[in-house]
Amino acid sequence: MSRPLGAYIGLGSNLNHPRRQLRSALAALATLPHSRVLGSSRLYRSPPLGPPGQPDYLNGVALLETYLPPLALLEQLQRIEQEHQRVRGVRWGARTLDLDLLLYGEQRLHTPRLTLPHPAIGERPFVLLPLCELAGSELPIPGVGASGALLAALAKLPREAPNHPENCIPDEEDHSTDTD
Ligand code: A4P
Ligand code: MG
Repeated sequence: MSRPLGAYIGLGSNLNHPRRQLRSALAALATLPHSRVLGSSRLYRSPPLGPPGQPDYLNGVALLETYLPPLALLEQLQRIEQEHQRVRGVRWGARTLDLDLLLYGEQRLHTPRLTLPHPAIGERPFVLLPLCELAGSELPIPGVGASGALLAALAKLPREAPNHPENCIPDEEDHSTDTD
């Protein structure tokens, strides 16, 4: 096997006890073959971007060291989503668990099944805040910019913009014994 690569995984949930869903997803990531979890961010709460009338989301990011090639890793992520009763309905609709492959080393890829880096990273504070917490502000997002600069650009949006970083706050209950 060649050397392992660092893959950043975005986790999101807004249905059926999101905190529990994300904890369970992190446990599932820790069991992936040829891989190990090197770290994970705190969880962040934000209103939904996309169709309104859904509950708030909880989001976080995990760093995986993996020998799995990118498509095999995506298949594993989709299997974990299915195991969490993910039902694919409306695009950007409510979900029990969403696992996005944000970055796979510095690889760029454009195929029908997988785009790398994930195309929406630069527009999403609920990805950039946990990503910067985990990886710092100098993490290169190939073709897009550095993590911290992208977050700073969102902070310059009008305060009422849905993707202003102030709409995304660390989850207060994250370290409590509450099991939601
Ligand atoms: N796909 C291509 N590239 C990737 C990648 N890098 N990672 C393909 C994961 N999947 C990738 O995804 C649709 C297809 O994208 C997959 O079959 C895969 O082959 P999906 O998860 O089935 O559908 P989706 O998640 O509804 O669509 P999409 O466009 O991926 O939505 P996002 O980007 O995941 O956004 N608001 C807040 N506050 N927090 C959220 O987490 N999430 C969404 C969903 C909307 N609003 C949100 C949040
Ligand atoms: Mg997705």
